[in-house]
Amino acid sequence: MYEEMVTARYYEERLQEEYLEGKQPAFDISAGPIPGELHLAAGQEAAAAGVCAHLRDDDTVTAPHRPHHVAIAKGVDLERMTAEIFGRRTGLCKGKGGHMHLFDPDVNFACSGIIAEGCPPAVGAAMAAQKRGEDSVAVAFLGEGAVDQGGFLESLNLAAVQNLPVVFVVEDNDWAISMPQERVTDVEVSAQRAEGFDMPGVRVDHDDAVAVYEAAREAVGRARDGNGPTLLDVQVHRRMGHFMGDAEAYRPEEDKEAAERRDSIERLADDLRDRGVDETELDEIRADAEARVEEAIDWAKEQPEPDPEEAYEDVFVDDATAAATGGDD
Ligand SMILES: Cc1ncc(C[n+]2csc(CCOP(=O)(O)OP(=O)(O)O)c2C)c(N)n1
Ligand SMILES: [Mg+2]
Repeated sequence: MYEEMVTARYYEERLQEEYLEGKQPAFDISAGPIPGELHLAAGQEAAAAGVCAHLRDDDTVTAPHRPHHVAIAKGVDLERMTAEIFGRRTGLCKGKGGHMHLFDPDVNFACSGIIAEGCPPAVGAAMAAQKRGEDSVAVAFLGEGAVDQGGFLESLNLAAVQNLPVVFVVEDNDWAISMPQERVTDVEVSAQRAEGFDMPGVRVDHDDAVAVYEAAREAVGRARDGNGPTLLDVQVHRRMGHFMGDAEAYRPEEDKEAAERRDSIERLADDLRDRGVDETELDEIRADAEARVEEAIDWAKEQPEPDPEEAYEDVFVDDATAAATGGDD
């Protein structure tokens, strides 16, 4: 878990550097080697590492617009993921998806920029596993800002009534862009939502990877054993702006400082030291993670960009279909 968490953190630090290249001084969002928006998950690594530690390749994971830590913990191919983020042809989606749309069928991973969008497909994957008599499970990650969406609430209901092997993981970082949770709902913590669907709702506080691991062991085990869904609600902290370039004018300084202080990676490192892991071992894990990230970024940057015509490939309606059906759009 520590290895995955430091990999994700370092990966995002490097993406941040690459992203800013060419975008200054006026912050041109379309310029530079990573065009478009970039949402970083620094401070949220514990949720992904603690849950995905219990998952196999054939388990399904869906993630939201802040997906890198989850993708890394699920074992998504780091090189092809990086190529995708850099818009290259050998990327997971041939460079057409970008950082919010990473799909890796080898490890059943998908993510989407649409809030709560991952919930119904996770329920679908769980339903498919149940009907096939397989013991794979599905996990939907979402932000606390997504818990008022119909897609999430309907997914909880269907998962509960059909006893599906699915775990919903809310990463509660307090903010939905500039909106704190208490301004949009009277429910204090998202775990309470589970009560309305008669499923277990478990809250894990303090950015604590080990506590997430323990709660997820039970939730994933429950799903795998055919005992139905669970809602896990994990407290994390957003160390960065909502996306790169967010000046966070809405955010009190003390809130930013609190996020800085509550670093789940430092917390886990202290935990490991207490359990007798020595400093050299932690240093080695960090060095290996950094080398792996550098390799993936070097590889991605050498990859070709797609030809503009490739934008017309892999679409639902191509020229031939349009001609056959008499449509021209
Ligand atoms: C259906 C939908 N509505 C609105 C948006 C715009 N939007 C993008 S991120 C975001 C906030 C998400 O907050 P949260 O779910 O807490 O995730 P976080 O960004 O904190 O990780 C919103 C409203 C969207 N992408 N999809
Ligand atoms: Mg949030």
